[in-house]
Amino acid sequence: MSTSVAPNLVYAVSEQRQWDRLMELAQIGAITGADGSPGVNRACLTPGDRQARRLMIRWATDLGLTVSVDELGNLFLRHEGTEAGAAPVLTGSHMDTQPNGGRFDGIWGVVAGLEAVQAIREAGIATTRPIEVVAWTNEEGGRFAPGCMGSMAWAHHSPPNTWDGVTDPDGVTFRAALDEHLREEADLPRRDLGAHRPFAYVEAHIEQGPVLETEAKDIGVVTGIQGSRWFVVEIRGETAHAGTSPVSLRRDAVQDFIRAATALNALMSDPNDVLRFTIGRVEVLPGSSNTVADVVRFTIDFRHPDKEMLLTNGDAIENTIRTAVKNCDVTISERFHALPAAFDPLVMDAVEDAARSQGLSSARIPSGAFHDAQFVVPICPTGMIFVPSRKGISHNPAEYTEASQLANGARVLAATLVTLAGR
Ligand code: HGY
Ligand code: MN
Ligand code: MN
Repeated sequence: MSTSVAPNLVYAVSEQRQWDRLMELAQIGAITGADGSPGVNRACLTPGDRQARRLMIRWATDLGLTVSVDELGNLFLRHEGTEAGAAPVLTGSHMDTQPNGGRFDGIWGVVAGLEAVQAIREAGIATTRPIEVVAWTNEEGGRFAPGCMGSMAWAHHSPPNTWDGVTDPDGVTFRAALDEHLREEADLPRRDLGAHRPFAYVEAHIEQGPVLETEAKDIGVVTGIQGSRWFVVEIRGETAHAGTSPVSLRRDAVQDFIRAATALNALMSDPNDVLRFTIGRVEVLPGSSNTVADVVRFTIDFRHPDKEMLLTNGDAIENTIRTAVKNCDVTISERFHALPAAFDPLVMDAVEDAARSQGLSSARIPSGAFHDAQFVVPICPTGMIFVPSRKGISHNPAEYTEASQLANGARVLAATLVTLAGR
């Protein structure tokens, strides 16, 4: 597929406008990192999340786009095509961040989608298909685990009430937070979950890894996303006095956690450093220095690009823990199960052609991070565009991509959308 890009389209993408919008959004939930870097903490379904969405909605409606939300709060900004009723081309990403997040993860994909559509309109390009920009609800899973709830429900991968009882660290249920969110956005037109099934989906995202920077490539043509499995484990023993209780009689949850973590590290050790195993949160109760802990709750995030490895090692987690734990009771539940996903040549080729026609270098690259795109794969031809991350840093306020690199990404996105919307 040869993509000749309308020169006026390339020039219609404004590097400054995109950067200014990102910096304005980064003020909502602004934090300062340990090294002084400016970051963002803007969890899903919070007043800050809604404030950022209102800003995005204002920019979109000023442009003439129509706005709607579905029952999971997924936000859609729609540009009409010349063929009414044609399946739209969908683009977008997520607006929620990690608690110690950066200014670009997720949000750039939504802002880039808006920038690309604005450039298409300002260049006077009439697309056959409509183009929709989506902001998915709760991609990160930081406040409510797991991530990708909005896209999983939209894709009918999971029923919309699957996570009603999930609570955040303050004990607020996802259902209560979502109902409040939908009430606060009751003025926005509603659409049914999964309505306007797209012709294709392309998501722009920062790489969050070091490959593009190391290989000095402008654009990542993403080939797919590795599989992810999340578990929550609770080890329950008995509190005791730290001074008087003999170690031989204790049911010490911390000591059994150490045994379990050591056994899991052995299970997940990979000399090729392809496997990803993370214990990101450990909660110890009652948390007193002179009381033997009776509860340890911890999370497991396990990822691998090979489906067999993901299933084999993931299925071995429970038995590994139960064998390692000596004195306490254990409960283990799996909260997220996303198989490796391969992207579609239609979208990958369109992205690669768009980069080439603008004289940008590109490389085909798998994604180590998961994305909502993973759940769109069964619905329509899907792909992603990456731009470089400085030193591969992400989920950290030091996350950074140059304005010019982000503009390259938006220009490739705009050209890709025009190609797909004309198919
Ligand atoms: O965890 C992930 O891979 C994504 O960045 N939320
Ligand atoms: Mn992301
Ligand atoms: Mn992220």
